[in-house]
Amino acid sequence: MQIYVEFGDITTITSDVIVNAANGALSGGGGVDGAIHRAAGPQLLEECLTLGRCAPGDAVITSAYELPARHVVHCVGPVWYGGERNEDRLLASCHHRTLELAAEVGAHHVTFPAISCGAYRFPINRAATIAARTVANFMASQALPDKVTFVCFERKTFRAFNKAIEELHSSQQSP
Ligand code: AR6
Repeated sequence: MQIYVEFGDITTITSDVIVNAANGALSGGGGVDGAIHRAAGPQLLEECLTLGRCAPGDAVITSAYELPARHVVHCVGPVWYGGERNEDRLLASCHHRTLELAAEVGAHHVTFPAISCGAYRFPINRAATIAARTVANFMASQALPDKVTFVCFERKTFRAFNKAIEELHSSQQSP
């Protein structure tokens, strides 16, 4: 199973699908959302604004315009409120829904940022574990995508995702 972690800026990665950590209005914003919209150009926002709202845990797909990708999947992660508002389930759901949309367009390689780990304040180690498990479970049962990369913009996020992937591999190897 090809799951990788890289350090850097997601807008520079060549991939079939780049995933955006969007807000429910799909209206652009700060963080990785701002970077993706700047790199894609104004047509991305024009398309997003035709799509209506997207609920936490869900995702929508658009073209990628000037990005080095075919599509952008905009998924809406949960805001962290302490763990009592279904945050874990919603984080898993937005990763799962993203992969379903990517598979529908025949994507082989999907690149995720650390959804909900910035402005939405999800604890990073917990988010990394949920993201890694959800992606691995999906890939174990579906032909596409066959490669997923997590791109991390900060050292602590990079460490958390590497640890989560290592734990995944060691749990798969144990009898
Ligand atoms: N490449 C990769 N990762 C990045 C980049 C980049 N260029 N820039 C930031 N990150 P956030 P959220 C990391 O806040 O928590 C937006 O305003 C960042 O370091 O972008 O899901 C939306 O419109 C962090 O690890 O997304 C929403 O309102 C991760 O991306 C809200 O923020 C996610 O941080 C979504 O919040």
